[in-house]
Amino acid sequence: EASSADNEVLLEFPSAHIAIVRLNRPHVRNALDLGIRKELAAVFRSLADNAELRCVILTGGDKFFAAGADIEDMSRIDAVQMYHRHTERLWAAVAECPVPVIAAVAGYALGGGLELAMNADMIVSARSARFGQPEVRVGIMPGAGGTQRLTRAIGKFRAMYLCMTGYLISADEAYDMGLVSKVVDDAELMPHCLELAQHLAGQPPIALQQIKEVVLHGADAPLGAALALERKALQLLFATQDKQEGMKAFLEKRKPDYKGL
Ligand code: CO8
Repeated sequence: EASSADNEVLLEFPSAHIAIVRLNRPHVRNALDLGIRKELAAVFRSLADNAELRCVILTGGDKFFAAGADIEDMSRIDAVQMYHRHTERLWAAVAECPVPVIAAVAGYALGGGLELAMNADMIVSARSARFGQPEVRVGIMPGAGGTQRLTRAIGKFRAMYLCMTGYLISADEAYDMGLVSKVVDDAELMPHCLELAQHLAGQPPIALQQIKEVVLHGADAPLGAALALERKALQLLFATQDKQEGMKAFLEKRKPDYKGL
């Protein structure tokens, strides 16, 4: 099986509360082979155990977030090898990250690269970014959420259009479709994402984690069950010290200091 050299996924901590996870396989435009996927999963698993952590920024290079699954790698394997890879388990490590994940996308986010970005909670896009599900152009189809997460995000007709044509769309088009949270000038991408991460790091951590859980699980549940889940999560927050702190700080006209307790 293919394996990557170490450090195709770089991890930095601009502060104790914020991690930047950076895809770094520039010679193939951050194409995702099995090695880099394993590394990414290991990094996210380590982050899930980091009690200090409050926000993750997932990013790539200036000109490419990720150009999809590695076509050279995929060209060599058959269906049974593909099955045994169980790459869904590797993606799950990203999807299950308890703290907010911001995908900071510059350049191409294609195929498996866009599917990876869709595992984040917010997608902030540089104006020059390009999005697409071009798998059909190499004889296959999306296989890690492109037909499902994308459809839930932008609706059937636009998802069909992107998956069936393989056409790329601009950041502004992606924004209009509801695929990205915000578009910023290229030079502003990381400063903006760091500011956003800093802001999130200042919010009550258990509340953010509950919002994430309820939004994600609720999206797949009948409305009544989802609304009940929301109420239970809110009721749980009434047991937190951060709820006391947030309301006390408001009434005392000062900034709250949240501890995640
Ligand atoms: N896989 C492997 N190598 C790649 C990939 C890729 N996806 N993308 C680029 N590269 C390589 C090129 O082969 C080239 O290598 P070399 O230098 O040896 O010739 C190098 O990166 C540079 O590429 P370009 O010269 O093409 O660079 P440009 O800046 O001109 O173009 C693009 C960048 C637009 C990103 C272009 O490379 C491109 O279109 N790439 C392919 C995009 C694509 O089709 N992606 C979908 C892949 S299929 C997929 O994601 C399936 C997911 C299924 C789910 C899997 C779950 C496990």
